[in-house]
Amino acid sequence: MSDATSADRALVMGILNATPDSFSDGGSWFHSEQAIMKGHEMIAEGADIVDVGGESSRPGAVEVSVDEELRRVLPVVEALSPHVRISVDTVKESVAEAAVAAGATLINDVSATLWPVAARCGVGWIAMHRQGTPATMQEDPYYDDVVAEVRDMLAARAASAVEAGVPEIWIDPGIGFGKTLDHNLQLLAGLDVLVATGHRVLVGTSRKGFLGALGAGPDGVAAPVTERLPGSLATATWALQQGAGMVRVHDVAATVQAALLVGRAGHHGEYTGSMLDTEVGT
Ligand code: HH2
Repeated sequence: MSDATSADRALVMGILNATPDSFSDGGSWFHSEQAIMKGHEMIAEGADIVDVGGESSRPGAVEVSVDEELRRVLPVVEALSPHVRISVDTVKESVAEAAVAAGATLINDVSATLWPVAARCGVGWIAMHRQGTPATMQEDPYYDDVVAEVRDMLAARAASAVEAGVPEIWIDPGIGFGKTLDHNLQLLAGLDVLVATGHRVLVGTSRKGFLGALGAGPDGVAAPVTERLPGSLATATWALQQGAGMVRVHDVAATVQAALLVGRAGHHGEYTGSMLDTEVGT
């Protein structure tokens, strides 16, 4: 299992959607055996945490029942948790509790409401910001000051979690959750404001729609999900440079490499001499 306090780089969380309808990989890892195989692949690629989800939160996604979510998630958590740290991506209290009993040690909560469960179970908690629910969130998102509003909401939830005794807290701006392209870019530009709260920051941009729009070719057609790796890596690298402690990604191997490069470059501190003085090869 990876050392979560590795000084070389920030953490990489691999996305494992055991769902038929996730926006980028829906259906690929729907059956438990396929999901478990994919999880082992991510472990081999260097994932520090594997984030197991059984309900899509993409815009317009439909809710699944507790029983169905448990059926999707639990076998995967049980099989992978002896090998890697597992987070469970859920907004349901009962699913979070069952996943923790099956071996998960982190609750990835896009509703930012489950801190009492994390406190009761003695596990970590990720509070993600969203405006609205998946059914409606992209209809007409509005903020006066998106960075300040997201920071204030997350700081308030994190304060409640501290008070409740949650042992490990992460905050996440919720890229794409009730946000326009411009809101997403403002949040990435203002990540230092979240970092300044003193809480650990997680960022998830991987393959998201705004990267498709930004990566449109000369014909103006948005880059499809399969062609969003450059944007995913660029934004993950940006987030890590701004001080995020973890990125949530589909492409683990490539992101681990990017995170290592950011970590190593960061360790060099300030530039002090001419490149001619170094022994850098070509
Ligand atoms: N994004 C998604 C789901 N869960 N959790 C956190 N903490 N941060 C995120 O940005 C985040 C998240 C959406 O992406 P994905 O899991 O790939 O798709 P889907 O929700 O369709 O399963």
